Amino acid sequence: MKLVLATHNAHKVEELRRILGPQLEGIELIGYDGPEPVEDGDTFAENALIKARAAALHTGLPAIADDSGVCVDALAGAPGIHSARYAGTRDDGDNRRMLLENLSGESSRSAHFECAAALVVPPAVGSVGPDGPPELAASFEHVETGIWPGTVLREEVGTHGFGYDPIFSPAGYSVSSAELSPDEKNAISHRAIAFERLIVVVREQLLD
Ligand code: ITT
Repeated sequence: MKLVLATHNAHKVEELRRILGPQLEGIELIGYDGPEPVEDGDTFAENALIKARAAALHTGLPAIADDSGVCVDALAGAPGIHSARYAGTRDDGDNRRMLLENLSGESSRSAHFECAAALVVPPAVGSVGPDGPPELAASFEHVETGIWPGTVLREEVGTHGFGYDPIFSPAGYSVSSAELSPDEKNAISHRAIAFERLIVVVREQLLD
């Protein structure tokens, strides 16, 4: 059974393959290089569904997607769903510098990573008639969410991971998430929590 992973972020692909590992047995996870939809949802869940729907519509195959980011309490949840382009570009270094700058002088540094993991199963081929709606009439949609609490550090530390990892310290740890090994991060992260839950639903829908 083929399953499309609807992301253009190579770091997410790498983490997801490691997180799901043996749970992908019987599933061929394939990449997606089709059109990127406009992510104009108000929540991580809405944007994950927008991405998964677009890939399912384009390929005719079941698709999963990840929408994620870091939410800082002292900034009313920013950068949140705007994490990938917080500084106006997709440059992770610029995004981290902007967050550190916006938090300079702020003693309250609590934050969390959030990940919404979506599955969209398209209708069986031929089930939408010629007069049917032009948009995808999905036969099944499901979203799971994972939260990873922690604090924003005052400077970058560590070389693993991506995005905000060098300035995020998970609750209960005295290191940044960029100092955790990939296996350590992938055992406890927001992405691990969301996709460990979603893969159960994926297997029920596609393999049972
Ligand atoms: P796709 O939409 O193609 O999946 P994207 O990178 O644009 O890729 P998002 O819109 O979900 O994805 O933005 C996620 C951003 O949030 C990402 O670029 C990082 O800046 C940040 N982020 C998400 N998960 C992270 C993690 O595990 N560690 C560090 N930063 C993370």
